[in-house]
Amino acid sequence: MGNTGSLLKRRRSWGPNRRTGGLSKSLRNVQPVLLHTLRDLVHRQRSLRIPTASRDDGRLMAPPSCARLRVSMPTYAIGDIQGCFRTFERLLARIDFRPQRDRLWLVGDLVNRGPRSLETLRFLRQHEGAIRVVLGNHDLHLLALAAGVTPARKSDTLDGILGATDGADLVEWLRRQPLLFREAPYMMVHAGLLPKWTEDEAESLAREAEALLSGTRAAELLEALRNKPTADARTKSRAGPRLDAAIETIRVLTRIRTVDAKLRPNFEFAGPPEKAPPQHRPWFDVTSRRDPGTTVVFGHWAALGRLLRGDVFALDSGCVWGNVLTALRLEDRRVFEEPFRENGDVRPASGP
Ligand SMILES: [Mn+2]
Repeated sequence: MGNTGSLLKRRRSWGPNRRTGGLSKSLRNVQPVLLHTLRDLVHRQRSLRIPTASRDDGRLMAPPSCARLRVSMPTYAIGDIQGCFRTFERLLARIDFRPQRDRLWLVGDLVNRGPRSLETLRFLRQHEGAIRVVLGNHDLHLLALAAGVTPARKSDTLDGILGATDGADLVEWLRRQPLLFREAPYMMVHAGLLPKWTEDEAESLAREAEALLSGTRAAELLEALRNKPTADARTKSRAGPRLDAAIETIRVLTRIRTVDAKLRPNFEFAGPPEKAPPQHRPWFDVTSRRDPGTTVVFGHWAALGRLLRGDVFALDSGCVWGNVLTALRLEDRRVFEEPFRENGDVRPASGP
């Protein structure tokens, strides 16, 4: 601890500093993380990158805080929750989830159809530092409802959020979440990607759509998303090219399942791949421009179910339809699953 002591002395010698003493506190916070990381390293032989204090204009920058330690943390990718919060909670207990140690990647469709969308969003917001989410079609439907640009559907279970005192805050939080999350060698989206997209193209298209969604034209975009896609994607709408491009991007990222012989997405078919219309194939079974080393993590396709192979991890195992909620630990690809159980029921009120 000799170095630490001298570093503290040097910090004090610079004069008044509100952060004096912060180093020892952050070291205390860091200790359990480091212990965990060492165990992690032994098991996974992952690289460890800890930012070191560096000089900037001759002044020593603030010591790295716990949050800025880039260490390999157990990461669980989890399928479509759709408001099945009790099931989600039990899945988290099963994996012994600890927000200061683990990370959760959620493939979207966080809300709707299930009974506890409000509790789900509150939990995600409370633990946002440990969680990465991407938006799904049901999440966008909630945004559209909250913006007043779409009518409610019979199967919606979103009144709890819309009527809650913190509902507007939760909706705003949701509106700022991404459509695509990329952390090599993974890319996470709700539904899928167009085969013609490179990863960089997919990411920049997603960033552009996210900028519109979190900006002042969000309501206009959400309303335009309701319109049925035209057969010819090049058909111009009155919304203008920027909004049209974002609409196409969002439809693909949040709704795609199959593509036709000309690689155009089919947004209607939701059945299992073997029942797809003639000439239609899953979007991920077509030669694509993606890096072969990349694994796309996604949900949305309950009829496909869980599919784990090198290039794709499909995680919608139909929880809200009475099946199971899946968590996949990315480091060792171990699968954890929790049977649907809400309100004491083992089956939901209605089928798909
Ligand atoms: Mn979906």
